[in-house]
Amino acid sequence: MMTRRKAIKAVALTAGALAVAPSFVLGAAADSSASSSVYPFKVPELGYPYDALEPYIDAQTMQIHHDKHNGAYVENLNKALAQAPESIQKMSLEDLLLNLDKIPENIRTAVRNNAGGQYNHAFLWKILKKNEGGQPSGDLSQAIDATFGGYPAFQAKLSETATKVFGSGWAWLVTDGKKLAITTTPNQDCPISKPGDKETPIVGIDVWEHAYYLKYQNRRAEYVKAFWNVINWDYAAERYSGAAKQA
Ligand code: MN3
Repeated sequence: MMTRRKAIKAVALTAGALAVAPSFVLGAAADSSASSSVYPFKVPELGYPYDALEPYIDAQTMQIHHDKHNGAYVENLNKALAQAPESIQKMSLEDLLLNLDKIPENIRTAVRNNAGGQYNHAFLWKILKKNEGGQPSGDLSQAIDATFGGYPAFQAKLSETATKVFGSGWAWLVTDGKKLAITTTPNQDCPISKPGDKETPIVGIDVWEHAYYLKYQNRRAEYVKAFWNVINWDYAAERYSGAAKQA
């Protein structure tokens, strides 16, 4: 039986099919606005003021992170794709990341790093919202309880994972549409690019120093602790139910 991921690749490789993003064929992903966008890419709207996450994440960090870091990923992604064949230029952000092995070798690393940077940050801006101590609810809450033995145990495990990422990278709560899992990626690698069933991010903690250094300096564990106050659980629940529908 074809896995869904292989089916996506098969569609993507059919001559002429590249112009139609498989994510459209299969039904729009929950965050289709960012992941289905195409070259030339733009920095996604933050959607709230830079100081909206104070005091947990400071305004200056948000401004530099969004405008400069996300801005550089977009600039470098567009620069790499400018020299790519039209068939590659027409691929959505998600399709680029699902088909890195099909990207010409001379731009593959640039696409992996910068398309990953764009996807991860477009997701990050949406998963951030001051939650006033709120917690997940509904199906997502039940799945967290069933998988990790309750919210505190889940928090402890994701926090520990995020704190221990060596160097720059991300800690994630992901789903393949059925199960939840905690995982990490180095650099700007995106969970959806991993081999096997597609892992959709539900929560992501950016542990690059640029995400916290101005306020927390070397104290990553303190930043990770504060991060629990700025998770948009409504958006996480949307991602979870969207992934379950596609699986
Ligand atoms: Mn970042």
